[in-house]
This record gives sequence, C-alpha cells and structure tokens, in this order.
Amino acid sequence: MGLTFVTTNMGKANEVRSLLRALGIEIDVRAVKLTEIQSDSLEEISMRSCEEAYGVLGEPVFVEDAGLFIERLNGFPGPYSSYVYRTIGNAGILKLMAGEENRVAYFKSCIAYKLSGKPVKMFSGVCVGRISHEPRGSGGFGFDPIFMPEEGDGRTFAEMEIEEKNAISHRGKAVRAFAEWLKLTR
Ligand code: ITT
Repeated sequence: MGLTFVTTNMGKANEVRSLLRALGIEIDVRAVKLTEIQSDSLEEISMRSCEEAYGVLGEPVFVEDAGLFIERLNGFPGPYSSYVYRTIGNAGILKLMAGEENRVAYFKSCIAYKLSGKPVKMFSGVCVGRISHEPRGSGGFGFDPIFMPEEGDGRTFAEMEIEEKNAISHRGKAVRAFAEWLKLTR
C-alpha cells in the first residue's frame, strides 16, 4: 500500500522520508498547496489539511503541521509559524527576544493520516529547548538556526546532522509514533 505525504516544505519532507526509511517504510511526497485554516490548534489545522489532501488525491495521505511555541511570547508564533517565518524570520524572533532571560520554547509536530472510510488518525511529538542569542548553523530549515534542544549539547538544530535532529525532534517523535501504529495495523 502506498503512503503519500503532502507538503510543500522540502526540509520537512527530507526529515520524514529519512525517519520512515530507517523503519522500512517508503513514502511518496506530493507538493500540493492546501488551504491552511486559521486556528490556535495545530491538531485542527492538520486534521483539516489532511481531509482536504485526501479529497484532492483520493488516496491514503498524511500531512504534518509544526510550530514553534515561545514561552515568554505566550506561545507565539505557534500555529502561525509558517507566516511568521516568511515575514519576520529568525532575525525578527531574535529581536522580539532581545534582553529576555527566559528563552524556553518548544516545537510541536502534529501528523494527520487518512485512509478511505476511516476517521483521521493523529500523532504528535514535542521537543523542548531554548532560543539562542544568535543564529548558528546552516543545516535544517526554518527556525533551526535559533533553536537549541534541551536533549542536545547546546548546538542548535541547524548545527546537527539530520539523523541527530531526527533522534530528538518533535517530528521524529511524531513520526515514530505514526510508524509504530502503521506497523500494528498493516
Ligand atoms: P506544509 O504546510 O506545506 O507542510 P509549511 O512550511 O507551511 O509546509 P507548517 O505550516 O507546518 O509547514 O509551518 C511551520 C513553520 O514552522 C515552517 O515553515 C518552519 O518555518 C517552521 N518549522 C516547522 N518545523 C520546523 C523544524 O523542525 N525546524 C525549524 N523550523 C520548523
């Protein structure tokens, strides 16, 4: 049975492909632009995107929505991470955080999967860390240069190899939960 991942973000696609390949699962990536609804809940956004993707492609599909939640900014940018990254970017986040001692933040990933005739199934993962004082590293994508995971050694995600990031990231956790479920149900 084919497994199709719908995303326009190739950084995400590479991470998910590498994670699932290591578990013996191959995916097809389709870059379909979906309507991202406005909501404070990543779960709701990914569920709606998944239903839309299923409607367009008519085959089993999964989508993933992620966001960076900064404690001192009351969870901003959260579900609006994509827009905030495109508008103010890492430099803008660092500016908002200038002089702040509390730099705690977390990434959350929500995967939504739909098979014909079944309700959407959801999986999620969280990675806690801190916002760095300056951007570091050239790997990864998005906010990776300014996020230092707690489980790491002080490097940002952008200073890690993809396998190192995947081992501790929000997306790694969500994908492994998804893969476990797939193996039980296939
Ligand atoms: P699709 O919806 O097409 O999958 P997108 O880039 O719009 O792609 P999201 O709505 O999930 O995806 O966007 C969340 C944004 O948060 C994304 O554009 C990145 O800037 C950022 N982001 C998500 N996961 C990240 C990660 O692991 N590392 C760094 N930044 C991340």
